[in-house]
Amino acid sequence: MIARVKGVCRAAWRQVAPALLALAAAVATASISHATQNEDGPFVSELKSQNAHLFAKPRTPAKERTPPTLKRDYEDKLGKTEWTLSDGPVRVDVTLKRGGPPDGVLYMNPIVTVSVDGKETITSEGSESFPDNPVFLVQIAEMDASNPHPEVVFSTYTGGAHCCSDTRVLASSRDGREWREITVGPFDGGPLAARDLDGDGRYELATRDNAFLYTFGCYACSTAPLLVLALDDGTLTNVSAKPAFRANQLESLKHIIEWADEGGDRNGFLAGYVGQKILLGEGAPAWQFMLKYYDRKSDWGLESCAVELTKDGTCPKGKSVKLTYPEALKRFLSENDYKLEQ
Ligand SMILES: [Ca+2]
Repeated sequence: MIARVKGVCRAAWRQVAPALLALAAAVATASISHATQNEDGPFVSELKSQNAHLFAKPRTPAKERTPPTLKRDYEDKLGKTEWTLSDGPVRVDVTLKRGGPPDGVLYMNPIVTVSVDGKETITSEGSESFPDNPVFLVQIAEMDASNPHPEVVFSTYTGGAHCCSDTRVLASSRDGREWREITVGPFDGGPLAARDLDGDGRYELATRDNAFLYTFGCYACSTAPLLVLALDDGTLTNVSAKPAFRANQLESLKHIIEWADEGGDRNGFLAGYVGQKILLGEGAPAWQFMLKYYDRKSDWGLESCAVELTKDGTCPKGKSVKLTYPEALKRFLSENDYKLEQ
């Protein structure tokens, strides 16, 4: 699933980044006003009643801790170009690399060096961020119990429309002698911080499942389930459906329901809703709800290819087919490992 996350995070951000941040703020504001315009028509009221049982009992969310964290925000003045973060024998030094055409005098990329007991183990160069204003986050967080050292989470904000954090985890081998870089990938939004969602002492990475964005509706028309990634024995694993994260998934469902709008885009909303309900073990009733309420007139995301795509990712001429929304949604969920029980 991680490989499918599409990050279009390059090129012209140097000029447009400040405007995009302003746009993001405007979208967030619009989202709030959008949410307050809900009317309890049949769609919204049935959605709420279908899920009322999930919220009948008060829930006590796990108490989240914060690991040692170093974060440089967009608004911060670039008063220095070197930072240090330590936890026990693990020390992280952050410097900034000069780069950017044509003269290479701008600070663009943060660089992280990890040391254990004073000995350098690994260096990682982050993605390009804003010129002379790179936005990044570094954490020392225990994500994987299979090795003797906590992991180092390193996330850079690259800018771009609805884009992107670029995140990697630096982790030691089982014997603690060698370190390597594990790619987490690009995700919508700012730097991605590790969180201990279930309060068990091990940190996870959590974000909206970006596969749902733009797939059946516009960005702001799309809802998305909570994607939880854990590091198990050096391998990044999708643990979204594990019972330990049910409270977090319920919280995500609550936000999706709050977003529901009687007159809003249906198909972008319903895709994320069905995905979210699958993670809560209630895919079947959500599917029936989708069948009742999906927009028969929208053709967003319904184009498909009857045969395998060519090497350059296009569909051979004459092989393009148009699916119904339920057909396209079923295929999409299956391709993204959401198991729909019938
Ligand atoms: Ca945890």
